[in-house]
Amino acid sequence: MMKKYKMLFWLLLSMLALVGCGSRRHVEKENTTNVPSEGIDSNSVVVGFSQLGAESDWRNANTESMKEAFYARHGYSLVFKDGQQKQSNQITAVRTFIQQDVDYIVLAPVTETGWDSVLQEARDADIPVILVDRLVDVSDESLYQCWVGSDFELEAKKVCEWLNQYAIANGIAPGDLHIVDLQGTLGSTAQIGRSRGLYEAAMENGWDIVDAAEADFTQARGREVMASMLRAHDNINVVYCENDNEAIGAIKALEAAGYTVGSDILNGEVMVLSFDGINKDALDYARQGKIACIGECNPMHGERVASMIEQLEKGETINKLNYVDERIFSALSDVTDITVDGEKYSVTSP
Ligand code: GZL
Repeated sequence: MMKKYKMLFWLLLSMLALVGCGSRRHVEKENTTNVPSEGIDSNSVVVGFSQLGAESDWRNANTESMKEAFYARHGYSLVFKDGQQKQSNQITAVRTFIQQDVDYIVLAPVTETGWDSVLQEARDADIPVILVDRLVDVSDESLYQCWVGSDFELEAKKVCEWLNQYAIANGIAPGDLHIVDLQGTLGSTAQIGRSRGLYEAAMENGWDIVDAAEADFTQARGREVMASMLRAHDNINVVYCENDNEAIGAIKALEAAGYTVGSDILNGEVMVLSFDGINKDALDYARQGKIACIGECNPMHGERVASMIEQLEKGETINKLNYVDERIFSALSDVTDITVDGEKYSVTSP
């Protein structure tokens, strides 16, 4: 009898231990990377990272890239906060990092405005701020040390020049392109650059911009916005999606409404254009020609940010703005290369 109770005791004890480990790992995983969940490893360089959300495959790849870079570095600790696409959450996160007296704050700002006071608080606390991905619009640019990300307007110019060359190669008159813009999060650097690039190209080439609306870089909003635009307009033949997740949603809406998504515009197909090149379904669609062209947007900034911090630790100076090189993808053979601002870019197969 005793033997049975003893076995039961050890079984219960091991179950408790497992639950304890699991929950500790879970908390560490949720709030921090490679630091004890009950506090910050004060012997390491502590980096507080305020990520804007988890709205897209691009964002998740960016988050993983940041975590991997710091996890791999001995002597660094990353404290991660997800802003769930709300600036107020990100401002709270930055203030928490200030209270924790981290060594560096890394911020991926959801939109450009509204950061002056909290960045001033970080400066008052003598904590350097590094921006990643999107930029901030502040009165004093010394409020952040440096930024690394994409040239979003260049991404747009490349996709629009690809469309221009595609139309020329297929005898499509500029005025016969009836374009809708599924915009990203309004006021974000990516949306501002990609929208501006489209409108400038439309003005220059004589394209018809039928409508534009915020689709917030998500698949759900992409589908909703596309469906409502199809109810409002009967001449749409190009859908300019400001990221892949929107494009996936837009394609679902187009096909649900009986449209054929493709590149044969003159025979009634609707062309979808996109940005990122991270979402697996979007890349598959691009290989099938269902997404005609994708402007690459590189999310892998983790190593770049970590190297910047290592340079700052050594007292080295860093360029204020650091742009990453990006490609343009299409499986269609009509356009093999494009020239934008005097620079030639080969069109890469997705
Ligand atoms: C671009 C980034 C954008 C991506 C979207 O650098 O800010 O936000 O294009 C993401 O996929 O949601």
